[in-house]
Amino acid sequence: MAKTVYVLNGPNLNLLGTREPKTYGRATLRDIEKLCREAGRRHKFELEFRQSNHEGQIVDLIHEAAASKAAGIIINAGAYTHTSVAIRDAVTAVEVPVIEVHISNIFARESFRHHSHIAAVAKASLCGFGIGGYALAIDGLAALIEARRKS
Ligand code: CA2
Repeated sequence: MAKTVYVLNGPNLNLLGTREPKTYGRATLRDIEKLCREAGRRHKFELEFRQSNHEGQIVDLIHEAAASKAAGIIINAGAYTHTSVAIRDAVTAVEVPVIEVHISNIFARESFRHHSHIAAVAKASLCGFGIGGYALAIDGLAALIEARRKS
């Protein structure tokens, strides 16, 4: 049975491609989904690609991924990255490996974006690769799963 990977997107990411192209590029969330599906196919992952503007909904999606025994979660929690203890706790509460991704380099931006509540409890984090970071995160997750299988 194919392994399922959840790709979770937080608030305002549904607006990608409409504004702030200097920071986030011109790609839309649909483009990111396409990129993730291509990366997922290379590793024979099934993909659940979701977006929500609501903190509790993102917590629910993390629980859903765990309940459905997902192989991993790729999460761009958007601005909740910098504020949400609830999302951090949800990541801690599940055994599913979580990889944090950001389109922009959050450390090269405003100081309030420098702290991530998720980074310390994620398996890995990456930022600043543009939307390509999502595909890199899927490749990285596949490598982690393979390394765990061999150990
Ligand atoms: O770089 C990232 O991926 C972020 O997670 C994006 C978030 C931001 O709050 C984080 O600090 C870094 C914002 C996503 C919403 O982006 C917009 C898209 C179109 C128009 C306005 C904002």
